[in-house]
Amino acid sequence: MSDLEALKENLLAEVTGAGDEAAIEAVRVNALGKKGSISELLKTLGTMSPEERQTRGAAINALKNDVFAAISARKSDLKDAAIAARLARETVDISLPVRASPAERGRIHPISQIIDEITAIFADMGFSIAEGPDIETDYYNFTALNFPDGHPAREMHDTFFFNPDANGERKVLRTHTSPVQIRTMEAQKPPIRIIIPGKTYRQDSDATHSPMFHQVEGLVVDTKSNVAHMRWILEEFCKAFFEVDDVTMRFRPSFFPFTEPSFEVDIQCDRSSGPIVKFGEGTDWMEILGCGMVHPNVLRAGGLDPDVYQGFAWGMGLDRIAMLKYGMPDLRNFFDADVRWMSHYGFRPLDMPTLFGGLST
Ligand code: 2NM
Repeated sequence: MSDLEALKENLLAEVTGAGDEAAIEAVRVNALGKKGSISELLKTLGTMSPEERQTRGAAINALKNDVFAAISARKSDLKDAAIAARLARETVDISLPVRASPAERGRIHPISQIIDEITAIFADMGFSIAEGPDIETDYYNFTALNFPDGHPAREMHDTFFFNPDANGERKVLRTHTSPVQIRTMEAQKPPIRIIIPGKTYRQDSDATHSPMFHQVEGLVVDTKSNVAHMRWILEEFCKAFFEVDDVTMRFRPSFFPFTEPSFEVDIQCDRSSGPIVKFGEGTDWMEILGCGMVHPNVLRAGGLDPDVYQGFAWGMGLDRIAMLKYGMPDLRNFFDADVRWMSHYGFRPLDMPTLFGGLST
């Protein structure tokens, strides 16, 4: 056997033995690469006599062509085999359901849902939303609302105070959203019809109290606004909010510094069947809000003349109402950011509450 035939046999054996694309590439480099065995043979052509070149040169070229063809064929087979193996390995189970989109999986927090529901109801009656800062001055949170210095009602609010600033002014976390009513009266002339949803803060924490909680307050100021208007609005609100055709409400005399007269309002309900209270029926009463005619001092603080304007205002805590309406046992879950609780009690983002489509269905 000539040296060329022996080399060819060796190389073809290597080609057959190459098990994957990397191995066949190594064979190619060893034979046909710059320093490969066949390339080295080709370099000897220059030193040959013309006769020798005609025979041996042709033989080397034939060897090169045969080996090149064998490598190419093997390469293509190995490539096909690799693709087939990958297809077999990476099967996709097309019967698996696709994971729901974020818009499907996301949930609206019950408090946001309640605010959206209340907004829909009052927007329908011509109210606007007003907002203000969570960090308030003592003036807006108390003084302008007819809580004089040293008045016991200030202590009753369990206020969070900030350290005094350079001017000795001590800011507070607002204990109610009522400062926004003052800011609104200062900024716009009556008629005023606003509701103010927002976070409020008091130092209190147990199963039914959180130091941060939510309120919605409302304010109507015009020249002839009176208790009968207030009663109608609150009744319409309760019917829409509790999604019943009729409610029985009870107005009890009460005291708030910013209203005179003041009332606490109960609605008739049935609490006999577990955590979800039924409204509009039954023999129990549940307190749901406070209200009253805006005190002349408060109108004055808002820059309005109490001899020209009169108004009424109300306020309700949202967290407890949300617990009652949706049957949630513990207030503290509201602020745990637990995704399991949210997926159970949360609301679907595209089911926005409307009066025509239903508030919470
Ligand atoms: C309540 C109860 C009664 C109220 C009063 C005012 C203002 F600023 F207009 F005087 N805002 N909110 C009010 C009245 C709030 O919450 C239980």
